[in-house]
Amino acid sequence: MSAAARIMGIVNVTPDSFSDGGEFLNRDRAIAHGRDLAAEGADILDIGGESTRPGAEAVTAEEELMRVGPVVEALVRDDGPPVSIDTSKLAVAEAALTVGASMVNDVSALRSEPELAELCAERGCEVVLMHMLGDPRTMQENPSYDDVVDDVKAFLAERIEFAVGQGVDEHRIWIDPGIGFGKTVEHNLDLHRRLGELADLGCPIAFGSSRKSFIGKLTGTDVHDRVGGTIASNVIAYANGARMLRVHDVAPMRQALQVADAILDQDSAASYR
Ligand code: HH2
Repeated sequence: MSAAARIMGIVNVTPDSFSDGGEFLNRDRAIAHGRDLAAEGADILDIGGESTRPGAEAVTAEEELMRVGPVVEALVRDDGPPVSIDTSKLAVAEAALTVGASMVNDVSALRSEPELAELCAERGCEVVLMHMLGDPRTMQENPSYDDVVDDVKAFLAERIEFAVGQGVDEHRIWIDPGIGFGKTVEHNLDLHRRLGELADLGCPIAFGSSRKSFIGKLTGTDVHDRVGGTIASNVIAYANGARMLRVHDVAPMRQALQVADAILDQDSAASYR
């Protein structure tokens, strides 16, 4: 049985990511980590060289590329799971796609460098458009919405329209509510509960809640001790329609998804009887 959602394993080649900053800045360690996640069952590896945690400092394209370039290249060469580049920068995405990445995961939803849309159209890659209120420096300063789900949905509808207008194939677009990106705990919970409303937009839903601070606020746990909360969040998101789950801890997510899938999907569970 294969699960109906892809598991995206996170490889952060950064000194300052909120949960694993500095752990994999060394390129050999980052590559080894990507291989470990592939062995644990990741369906795709998401490689990022710039932290987007609240208050994070921006990095130049040169610096970002120096961090991620060799890691993307090595993991593509492995012939393992496909590789996604987590960037908002045209130059970084272009270099990664050129050496074989097949997805651009842009937390700015093509707003940072709008020419990135044309590049994605030209290369025919998949694109993740994520919602964020403001930018990483300011997004957690008193975020507010009329209705968080309606507002996120309207934003994503506009971003899909932009991308398609620039030539991106609508079948290659993923949408993501951007858990933790300019959201209170209650906003994040509402987005879990009402995730299914985003399905009206016609694109598959990606979801990224792994180890995020709302889990810490709900449970009082440190960032390295949030696997249980991460699994609960992602299983609910999956049940509510998410079809790509971006996580640090691939093996427990894979196991949780196999069980969730057997419960939720009668047809695939039948193969076990
Ligand atoms: N979250 C982070 C980074 N990229 N991409 C998508 N599509 N969805 C997300 O929710 C998302 C994302 C933040 O998590 P992480 O990469 O672990 O931390 P940092 O940005 O500090 O490197």
